[in-house]
Amino acid sequence: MAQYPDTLQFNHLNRPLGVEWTARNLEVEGVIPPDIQGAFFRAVPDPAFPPLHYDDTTLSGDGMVSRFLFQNGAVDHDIRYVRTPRFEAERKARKALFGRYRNPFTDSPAVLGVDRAVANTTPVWHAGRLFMTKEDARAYEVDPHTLQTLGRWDYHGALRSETMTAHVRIDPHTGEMFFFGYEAGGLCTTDVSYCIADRDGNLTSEQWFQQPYCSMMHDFAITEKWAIFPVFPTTANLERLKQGGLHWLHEQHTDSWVGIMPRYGKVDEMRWFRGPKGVSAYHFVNAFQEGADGSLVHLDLCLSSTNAFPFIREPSGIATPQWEIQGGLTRWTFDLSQPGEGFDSRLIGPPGDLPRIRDIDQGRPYNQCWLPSVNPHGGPPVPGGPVGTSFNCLLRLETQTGRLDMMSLQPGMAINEPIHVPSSTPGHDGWLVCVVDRELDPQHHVSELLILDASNITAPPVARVKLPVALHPQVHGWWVSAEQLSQSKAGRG
Ligand code: V55
Ligand code: FE
Repeated sequence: MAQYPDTLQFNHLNRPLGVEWTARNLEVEGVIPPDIQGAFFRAVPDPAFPPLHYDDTTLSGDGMVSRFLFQNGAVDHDIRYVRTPRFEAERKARKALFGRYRNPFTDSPAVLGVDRAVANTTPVWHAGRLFMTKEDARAYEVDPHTLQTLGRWDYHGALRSETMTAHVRIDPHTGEMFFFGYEAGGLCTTDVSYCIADRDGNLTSEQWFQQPYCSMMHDFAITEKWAIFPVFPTTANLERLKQGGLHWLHEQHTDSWVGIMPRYGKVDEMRWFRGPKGVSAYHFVNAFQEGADGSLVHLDLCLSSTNAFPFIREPSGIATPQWEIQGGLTRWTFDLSQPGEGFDSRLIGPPGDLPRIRDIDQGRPYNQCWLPSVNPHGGPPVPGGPVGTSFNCLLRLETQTGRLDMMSLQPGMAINEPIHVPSSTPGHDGWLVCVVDRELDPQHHVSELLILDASNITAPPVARVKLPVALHPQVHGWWVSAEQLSQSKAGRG
């Protein structure tokens, strides 16, 4: 296929840009708060070559690392492809060599055995290193200053898991990074690794357990005492892959499950709770525990009645159109002092996804979260992102008081996931930074960066940063303070 498919996955905001660029001293309207010193890293999937398959998705796009660098009110931007072996092989051939999303049986024989990683989902900062992650592979380390790719990350040979999630959880008090990898022992296996890296970045624990079936475990959660693993019935099958088929189909009539174990415990202590059939959630907002022994566990998740991705629903024979998917921000509560597989569920907020909390609230009782959503009165959503329709507003929800605020964009605009930057002023809740896009026509859009007061999102942005080049939709982002950046271990073993 010499051309990009004329599907939503490759058009409108999703049209491939593939431009590596650098700009210094971007035009700023307003004033960048002095608190904002450091780097906003973004992971951007942007396919460098037209795919081998017409039904390919943006999830397979080559990862680009985008960085907004804030120094004393000035803002610079850089964007570079992650030099994965896959990107290098295709660049050399000047064409796509890798086939369908997570199906190596559809690859060109020329790249047999070459790592399929695209490093396109979340930039993760931990213990002085920046990793570009993708859940089907190991992470790639990137130099946070030069954006050079330093290589595949395996904790100096210690990591056994073949995969690492894009959704790690960092305990704000211990500095430990908790993470997992599914299909840890190979394609379509039910092996899941559960790992802890200490605050210095040493892998201190790696255990494996079996999930009930091979599901797409996109995110997980921790509390001070527990680790919580979701299993939703979007499933993989090796025979299907060997026949050149799709990695994932969604099973609307299969149970979901939640596994909970002590976060410093043994995987044999995992307790499985049975959830509703057919539901799906990509992102967990947060989790926390209650009670002297922490036996009441709350998990807040962006729950939907079926898989959110049309390219997974449609081949699964699920006819539900995007606007008929039910769901919303949901709190699942597990009482670990009681026997049984059951748990409570209640709605705590509207639908939305890509939720953000303050880093210091991770795994603790919390009151604030921010999440992009769709305002039905905000005009038709701009086509873009993996779902095919973008978010057009940002919500701020107080989970304890129920207060809800909405910042709605103008019609024709789309919002990417924000990051949160803490404030040094006591009592101030910090800032949100995010990219928004304005579609001019189906072939053109412009992007800008917004800086909002986190506790007052309905006020006009405190600053907007103009960009000379449009940006492709990001998946996730990460804030790295100037102080953290100064402690980079990049290039040091
Ligand atoms: C997601 C994103 C991915 C992926 C699997 O947002 C799930 C969900 C950008 O890649 O591979
Ligand atoms: Fe995600």
